[in-house]
Amino acid sequence: MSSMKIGIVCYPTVGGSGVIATEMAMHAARSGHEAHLISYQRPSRLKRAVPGLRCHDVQVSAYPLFRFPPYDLALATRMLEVQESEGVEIFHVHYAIPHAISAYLARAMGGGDLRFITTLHGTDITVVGAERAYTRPTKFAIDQSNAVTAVSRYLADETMLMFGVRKEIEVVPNFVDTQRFKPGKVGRFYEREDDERVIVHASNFRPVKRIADVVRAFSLISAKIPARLRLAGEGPDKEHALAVAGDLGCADRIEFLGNKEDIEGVLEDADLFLSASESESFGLSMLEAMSCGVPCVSTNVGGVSEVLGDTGVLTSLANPEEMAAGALRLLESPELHAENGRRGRERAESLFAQDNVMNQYYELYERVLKA
Ligand code: GMT
Repeated sequence: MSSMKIGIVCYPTVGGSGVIATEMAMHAARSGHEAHLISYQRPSRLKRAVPGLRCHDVQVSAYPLFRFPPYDLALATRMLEVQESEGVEIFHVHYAIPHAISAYLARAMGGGDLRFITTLHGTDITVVGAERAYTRPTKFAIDQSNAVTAVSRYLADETMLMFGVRKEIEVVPNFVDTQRFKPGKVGRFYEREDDERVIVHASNFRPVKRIADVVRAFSLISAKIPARLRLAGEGPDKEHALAVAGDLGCADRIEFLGNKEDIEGVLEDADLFLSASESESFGLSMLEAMSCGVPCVSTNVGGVSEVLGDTGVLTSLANPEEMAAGALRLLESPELHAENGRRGRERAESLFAQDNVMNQYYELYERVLKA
């Protein structure tokens, strides 16, 4: 494979799409390609300089007349500048709105030879794309992309259904660095001296995550066995989670960790991962937990079953009782727990290892460049 100059556009936040985009840029640079990350600030996942990877900030004018500064225009200009100054051959934009529209505009402004791939992540389709103001631009951007990928079969099907697009949407799943996210040294509850089970949830605490259901399920679990809940992340529903925990009398067994830089350290120490989302196109934190050999209990929504397969436990939505029962089944049986953790790790390694998935993207880049 020859070396490519790749532009990657993403949101720089701790959300899964920004994490995946940043990991892709780092992988591309380590693999001998030249990677250019374009965003409004340095992505949070990028901790240190990586040779071969450069960040390009997008500056948005704060002109007083602008009630809503036009980020999409500034991004389009930046993409074109980076193409012209760095010779970027292909752009990969993560999250349709507005990134794919900016790419289209950059292409039009630059005379038409800019090629871009759009990766759909989930809420760009199911939430933002469903809003009347954004439906037509989303459909348009998909049609104008040189190739489109979705992170799960569920999301690809949902996109075709919602937008009636005829364009092929390839499924390329999210990935995990299985060397970084690996089973910890401390061991699971049945290998430790203490018998307190550590349950982890990691998210952006948005309403879609139904964080109160995580707390309710935990309250039921901790009424049966000694347990502690660690909540990693930040977001609007944190106060609500605290209030629910207070009402249920389990607040003293819940730790709020905030946004953790070393989330792998938190996952390595966990005995179980809980997710109560009402919508999840993929569920990247669950994959990271699986890779650490941590069994997951999750609502069976969106693309979650494609990630978990037959590892862990899938439950119905808005049903903390069922979630607690599933968690207790795993936590009260060392054999079942070990078996699920082992199979989760194997699944992460065989289907979602970073090198394998990245090779699918590199092949796609080459196909688009040759077309
Ligand atoms: O909605 C979020 O939680 C953030 C969003 C994002 O932009 O990071 O997450 C979506 O993309 C992730 C990475 O592909 C997926 O793992 C999440 O499942 C997806 N979120 C939803 O579908 C709700």
